[in-house]
Amino acid sequence: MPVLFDRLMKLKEMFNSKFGSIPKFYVRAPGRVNIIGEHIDYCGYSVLPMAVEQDMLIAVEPVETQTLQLANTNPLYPDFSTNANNIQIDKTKPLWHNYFLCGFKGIQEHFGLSNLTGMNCLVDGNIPPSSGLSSSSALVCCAGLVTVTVLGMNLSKVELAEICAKSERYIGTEGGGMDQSISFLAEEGTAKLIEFSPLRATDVKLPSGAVFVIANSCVEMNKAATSHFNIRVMECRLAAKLLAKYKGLQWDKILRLEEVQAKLGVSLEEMLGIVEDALHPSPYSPEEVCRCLGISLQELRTQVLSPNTQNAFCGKTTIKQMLKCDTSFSVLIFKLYQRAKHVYSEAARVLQFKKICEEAPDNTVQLLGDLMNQSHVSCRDMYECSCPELDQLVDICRKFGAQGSRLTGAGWGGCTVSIVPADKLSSFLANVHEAYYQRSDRNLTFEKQSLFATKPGGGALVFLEA
Ligand code: ADP
Ligand code: NG1
Repeated sequence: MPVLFDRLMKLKEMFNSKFGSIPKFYVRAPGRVNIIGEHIDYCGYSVLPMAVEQDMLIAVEPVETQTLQLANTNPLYPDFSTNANNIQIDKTKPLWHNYFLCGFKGIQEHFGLSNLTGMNCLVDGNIPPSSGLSSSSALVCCAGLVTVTVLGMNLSKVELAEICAKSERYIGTEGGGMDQSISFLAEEGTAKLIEFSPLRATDVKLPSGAVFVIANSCVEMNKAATSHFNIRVMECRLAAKLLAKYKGLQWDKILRLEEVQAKLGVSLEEMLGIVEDALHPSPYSPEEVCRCLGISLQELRTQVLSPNTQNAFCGKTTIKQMLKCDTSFSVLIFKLYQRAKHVYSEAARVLQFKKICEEAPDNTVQLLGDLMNQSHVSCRDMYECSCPELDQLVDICRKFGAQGSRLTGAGWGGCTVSIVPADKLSSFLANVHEAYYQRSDRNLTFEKQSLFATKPGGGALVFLEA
C-alpha cells in the first residue's frame, strides 16, 4: 500500500502541473498472470488466472466541455484529445489511447449515450507492455470504470467485465474475456477459475508450499499489431465448424470448440478422440476447408469469419480490399487438428489443476508443475505460440528448481510463469537471473519487473482521495 500511496501522490502532483487542477478520483485496474488455460477462453473454456500487483492507475477530473483529454506519465505515450461524442478507434494502429477509447466507448454504447461531457485523465501504468500480463486489458478496464464513475452509473463487476471484453475487440483482436474478467473479479489471496457463458469466478486456493514466479523473456509482442492471435482464433472457429459438420450438427451456427462438446454431450477426452477421427494432422488449405463445409471461398471470407479475423488474412480492413488479396489468402494454411488438440487438452488440464488444488495431496506442487509443463509443450508444439526465448527461459526455470514452467498470456514473446517450492525461491531467482538476464542484449526496460515472485492480488477499484 505505501507504494500505491506514493504513486497516487505523484500522480496528483503531475495531474496538477498538466491540467492545473486536482483530480476528483482515481481508478486502478490490475494486470494478471494466467497460471494455466492458454488460448482457450475464446473457445468457451474456463481459465485459471490471478491478478498481479502491477496495474494501471488513472487520475480523473470530469470537465464541462465535450473534450476528452488523455495524458500519460510515461513520455513514450503522447497526449491525446478528442470529442467525447465522436470516438474513432483506428484498428490499423494500436496506439495507446485507442485502448482507453475502447473502454470509454464500451460504456457509452452500453448506456446508449450520445451527449457526454468530457474529462481530463492522467494514466500511470507499471505492467510490462506486450508481455502477456494484460497491460492492454488493464487499461481498457480502467477506462471503463473511469467512465462509469464519471457518469454516476452502477454496473456489477460481471457486467463491467463483459462490456470491457467486448469493447477491447474494437482494437482489432478477438480475445476471449479472461483478462477483463480477472481485472474486475480478482480478490486478494486467491486465484480464480473463470468460467464463461455465464461469466463467473470461483476461488482456487493455491498451495502454500509453492510460489509463482513471473519471468519476462524481454521479447515484446503486440497482439493488435500482428495477425498471429486472430489467425489462431480463426483456426479454432474453423476446427469447430469442421468437427460439428463431421458429427452431423448444424455447423453454420457454431463458433467455438466448446459448443461442439456441449452439443455432443461428451467429455473432453472423448472430444480428443473425435478430433483424431475427424481432422488430419497435415494443414488444411482454404479450398479444402470450403470443400469440407460445402461453401465457396467468398462465403468462407464473408460469412464464416468475423471482421477481426478477416483482417488476419492480409491486414486489409474491408472485405472489398480483402477480396482483392488472393495471394495472402491462398498462402494461408490452417492447422486445425493441432489447434483443436491443444484446446481440448488444455481445457482438461485447467480442470485437473483446480481439482489438485482442492484435494491438496502430498505431492500437490509436483502434480501442478507437471500440468504446467504439459501446457507449455502443447502451446509450443500444437498451438505454436511460443518462441525460442520463451522455450529457453522455461528450460532455465526448470533447471534451477521450478517444478513446472510455461509461457503465460498470448505468447510469441512475453512472460513465463513457474511454480517454485517456497524453500528454493531465493536460489531460483539468483540462478535464473544469472542464466537469462545477465546478457547485454536483453531489453531490460522493465528490469526490476523482469523476474519476480507474485501473489494473487485484488481487482479494479475507485479511490476518492489520494
Ligand atoms: P498485453 O499482453 O500487455 O496486453 P498488448 O500488446 O495487447 O499486450 O497491449 C500492449 C499495449 O497496451 C501497448 O502497446 C500500449 O499501447 C498499451 N499500454 C500498455 N501499458 C501502457 C501504459 N502504461 N500506458 C499507456 N498504454 C499502455
Ligand atoms: P494477453 O495477450 O496475454 O493479454 C490474450 C487475450 C486473452 C487470452 C490470451 C491467451 C486479449 C485482450 N487477451 O491475452 O483473452 O486469449 O491471450 O490465453 O485479447
